[in-house]
Amino acid sequence: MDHRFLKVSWDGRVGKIRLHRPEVLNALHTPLVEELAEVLERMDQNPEVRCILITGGDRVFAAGADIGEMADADSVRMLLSDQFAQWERIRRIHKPIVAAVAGYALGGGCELAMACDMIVAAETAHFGQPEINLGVMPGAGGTQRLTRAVGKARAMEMVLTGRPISAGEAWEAGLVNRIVPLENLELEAMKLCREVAAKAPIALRLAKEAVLKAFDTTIADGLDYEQKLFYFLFSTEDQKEGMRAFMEKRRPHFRGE
Ligand code: CO8
Repeated sequence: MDHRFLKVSWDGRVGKIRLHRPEVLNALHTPLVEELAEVLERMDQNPEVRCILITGGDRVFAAGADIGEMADADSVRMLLSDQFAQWERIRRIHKPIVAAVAGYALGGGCELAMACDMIVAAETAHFGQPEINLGVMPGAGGTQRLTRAVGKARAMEMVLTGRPISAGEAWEAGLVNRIVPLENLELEAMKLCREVAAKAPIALRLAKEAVLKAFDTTIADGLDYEQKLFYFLFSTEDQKEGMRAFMEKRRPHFRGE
């Protein structure tokens, strides 16, 4: 299938998506986000894909939502266009998603990276929520996911000043998993993806769900939820295979059943 704003490829069990709208620094206009949601859903349904990598260009991951698309909009048009429905589709992807970020991840670009499950950052990466400079505020998770990731003090400063943080600051703040030299970005991100992709798919799915649950529940409810998912995994073939392989001192072969 042809893609207009993405480059899509496969590397073993890893589905790779590259944002590709370089003339506007990968600005996330509606058609791009729609295409991204579609590709992600297709990969989510494809049993061959076990982990997904989203990346951008060397100079920019994504410079945010498309300002040109929004500049003349009014509230009613924004409401009726319901662009966040596409972001909701992205939020509902079950498979692990790794973002590999080089250069700018601003506004919606930062929000997209944060909607992923892990972030590998190049030394050149900058994360920011500059919407305040445009007279608006983050709209796709920038006040919620950022605050949960880096805490109130840093999130407040980033959202109220619009000033981006460097890869080093993002790592110190717990926003990114690791920082690597730009030339190793894809290699290192793929290494992480492959490591994840080798695990049992249903366990990955439920483990992701349980970790995300921690953000919107009490500890007691979260622990109950975790236990139920844990019990559930004992009805999978992969649990039998994983534990048998350990006992037999061999590598497990997970089939997603
Ligand atoms: N939207 C549209 N076009 C953009 C965007 C953008 N976000 N960012 C850059 N471009 C375009 C520029 O207009 C320029 O086009 P042209 O060549 O035709 O003039 C081209 O990309 C290159 O950009 P610059 O010349 O500005 O490149 P620089 O290297 O000088 O600067 C920056 C790079 C610092 C990244 C700069 O482009 C910039 O500040 N961009 C805007 C960043 C920003 O404010 N992002 C937030 C946008 S709002 C948002 O993300 C809200 C998300 C809410 C959810 C959305 C769902 C509706």
